[in-house]
Amino acid sequence: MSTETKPKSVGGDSKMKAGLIWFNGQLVPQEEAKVSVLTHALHYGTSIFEGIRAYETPKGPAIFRLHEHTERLFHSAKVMMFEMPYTSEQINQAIVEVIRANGYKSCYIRPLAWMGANTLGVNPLPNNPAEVMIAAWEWGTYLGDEAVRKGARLITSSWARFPANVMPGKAKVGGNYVNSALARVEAQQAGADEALLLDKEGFVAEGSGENIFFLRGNTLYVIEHSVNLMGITRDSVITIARDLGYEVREVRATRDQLYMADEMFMVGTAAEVTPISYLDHRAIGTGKAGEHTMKLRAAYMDVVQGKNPKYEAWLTYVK
Ligand code: PPE
Repeated sequence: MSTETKPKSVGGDSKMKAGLIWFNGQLVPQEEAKVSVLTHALHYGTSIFEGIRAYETPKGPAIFRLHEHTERLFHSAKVMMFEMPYTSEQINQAIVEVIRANGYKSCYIRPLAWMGANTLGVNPLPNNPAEVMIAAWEWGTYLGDEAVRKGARLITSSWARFPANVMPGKAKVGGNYVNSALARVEAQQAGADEALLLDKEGFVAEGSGENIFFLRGNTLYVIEHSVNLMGITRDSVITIARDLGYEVREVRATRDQLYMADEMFMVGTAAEVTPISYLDHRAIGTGKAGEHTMKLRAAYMDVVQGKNPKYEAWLTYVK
């Protein structure tokens, strides 16, 4: 596909342009990938999804940690008792096809499986096999370029992250994101870039779409797995940081511990590594993007862009 016809980047308020979408096994133009208004997932949030990035590398586009993302998609399906009509190999192949068909050098990839229109009423099972689509589009920085340069401003949300016996927070379920959307809208209405969500006991859980790290001295702390998503970027950054010689500790932390941190940052597929400058109107450290944070961000960006052969196993090339 020529660069002129290539779908343009999306995000923020601009209309989504995803070009060719893999829709229940076929590549179709975005306008033709349509569902019924009686779709179960539209009524009840019964969908599961992934967010994956592919980056331009010296050897062509490469998908970052594709197998881990697909594995999490199938784990989410298991939690929701979705019957997936495709194997993980077929999904991996379809993701590669979408990138190739749209001619992307780098993109954000969104596989989505949902309960369709065979049954309404809260229980979708057993007559509603999952439908599947994979869309991809060009997506720049998640919280804006300025947030990456100067650090993002966070506020603690009045919405708590749901407890483990309320929603399956380790599964990437569409309905879970009502909580994230409420928190994100609240933060942005208050003039902040992003929300920090606490768990019901008041301990730090995660951002609306990111995991949280902070630093004191040379020790890097990461929020332990409790009610947060087991982020793949979180795992990657822990590995990279340890390889760079940082001591990394998984902790339960309170918001005032974050106020006292020297540096703080958020990680996620979309957010990559984004520095935090302010939390609840308090400067974190100097109130600028932290030095260690930016060193870790640069190391992460090198890895995803295929500039560090040590992590080659994390890349799936789109040939
Ligand atoms: N917590 C939440 C709640 C979350 O949604 C994400 C990803 C993470 C942590 C980080 O996970 P990982 O991507 O595996 O490192 N959020 C996705 C959705 C963003 C969106 O706005 O949509 C993402 O980054 O793709």
